[in-house]
Amino acid sequence: MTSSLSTDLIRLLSDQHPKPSNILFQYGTAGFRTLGSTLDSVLFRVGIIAALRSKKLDGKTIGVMVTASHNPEEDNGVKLVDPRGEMLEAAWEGHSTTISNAPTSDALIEALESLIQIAKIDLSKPANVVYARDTRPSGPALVSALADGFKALNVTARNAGVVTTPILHYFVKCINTKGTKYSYGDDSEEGYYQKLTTSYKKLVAGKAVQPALVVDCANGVGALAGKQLSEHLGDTLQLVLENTSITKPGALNNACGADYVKVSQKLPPSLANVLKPGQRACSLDGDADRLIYFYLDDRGVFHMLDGDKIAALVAAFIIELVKVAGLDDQIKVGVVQTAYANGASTKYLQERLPVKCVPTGVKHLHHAAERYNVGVYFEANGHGTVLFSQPTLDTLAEYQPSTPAQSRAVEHLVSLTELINQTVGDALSDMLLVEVVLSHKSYSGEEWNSLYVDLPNRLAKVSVPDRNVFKTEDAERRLVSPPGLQARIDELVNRYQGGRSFVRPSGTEDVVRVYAEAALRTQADELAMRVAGLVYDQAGGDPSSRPKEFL
Ligand code: 16G
Ligand code: MG
Repeated sequence: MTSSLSTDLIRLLSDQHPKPSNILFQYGTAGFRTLGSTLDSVLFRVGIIAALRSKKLDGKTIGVMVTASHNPEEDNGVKLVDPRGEMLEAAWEGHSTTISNAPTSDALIEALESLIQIAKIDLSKPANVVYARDTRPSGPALVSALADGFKALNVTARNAGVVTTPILHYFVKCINTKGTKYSYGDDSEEGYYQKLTTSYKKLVAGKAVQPALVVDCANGVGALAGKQLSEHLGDTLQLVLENTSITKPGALNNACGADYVKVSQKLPPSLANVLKPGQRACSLDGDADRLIYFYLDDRGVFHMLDGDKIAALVAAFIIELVKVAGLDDQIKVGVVQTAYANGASTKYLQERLPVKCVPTGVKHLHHAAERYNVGVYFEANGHGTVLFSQPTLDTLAEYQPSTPAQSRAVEHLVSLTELINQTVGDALSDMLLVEVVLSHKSYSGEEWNSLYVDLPNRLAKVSVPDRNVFKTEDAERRLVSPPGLQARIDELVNRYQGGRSFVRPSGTEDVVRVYAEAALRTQADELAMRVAGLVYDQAGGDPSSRPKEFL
């Protein structure tokens, strides 16, 4: 092992992956994400950054996932996963942005040397990385640029192939806990499916088998994973996999998938002749870390069950088990949401348990959830999971139940800790979780939906010259900049019954997002459009090209 960078090798390889001069890259909420065709240099550099991150953490294995999730097929992206399977530490997001923007190979070497100094990285340490990609057509070329980055720093790299984002996170945690008392599981796809389905089967043992579930795979990697999961489930749960065209050009996330359903609040047209009234269905996103449920009622009307509804369903179930187990003094359950949570869900949950609101993005939710014994976190968009703290896992392992009912409840809680992905939101794991609760409660989609009634809401996005002038506070619920805009939004909101609206810059797209809800559908739509109009004007949009729908 050398204790300095092989600058000749880095320069040689970097020259094959030049940075486009006209693009400024940014490691945002979910890593680098933009048009796949512009990302070659970024992937090469991420290979090097992953190596340095691993060396910094004494050779622990770092994950790299190549995906652009729910975004269009021509986009791609890359993000780093820290050793416990979690999102990259925030300070390194900044380092990654700096390194990705070094204009030349020499500037890159300089930026790397500066990071090595600032972060005090011992280059003689080993570097271990596991990486994977989703099904995007730009994936293979980007992965080969990444591999050149590994070559430049002599990384021991394992290619995990084409898997879902949560499976990659699972691998990272398994590899880093192998052989310890915190061993998380077998670091193979087989190990993942076994872990999920074994705990699922324990949880539904003795319950009536649920009717078949339709799964919209968004024409992405979830189609591959869904097939394997289905085989492992056998006849304990029948999955009807739809939108599984992973090689058809342009199909990925196109008029299907969790984001389409959530934003348009509509049934994917491809399911129109598939879904029967009353039947449960769900949509995954392009990398299978988001999940949205829905059903058609007897009149054929579409009803959506989003991340908030999943949180409400799951939190109530866990609280009940903790109570039956006789552990309610020792295990406290809390929920974490973002400003996008439907106001009706927040009200419902607040009446039952502690609820915290944090800024958008998994890392904020995850960290807040870690502060509870059992932290249930879901974004309205369907990304979320449930975290069990180590002391809670210990409590469950050591507890001596005094009745058969207590003993069954504790066994169920332990099985839930195995079923639920502890690293990140996982659509497949969450889907099985929902199915467990529905089967225990004998709920149909309609009964689940009636826990509370969603307030009508609308999401809009506005393109502005510079989204960075929009700054927020109070978990993104209020704008502090541009000055004066929040007061004008407040003034508008006050005119609508049950009105609520907020504005924030996107962390993944060059737009500003507007959310509005109100007691009536037409009012929610109108409020969203009027706030969007205000944003457009304030941001210096050209009045002559002001979109008509904002008038
Ligand atoms: C990413 C985030 C998601 C967040 C979304 C917001 C992860 C894994 N995913 O998809 O949590 O809701 O970005 O996007 O962190 P926006 O900033 O463009 O609204
Ligand atoms: Mg995703």
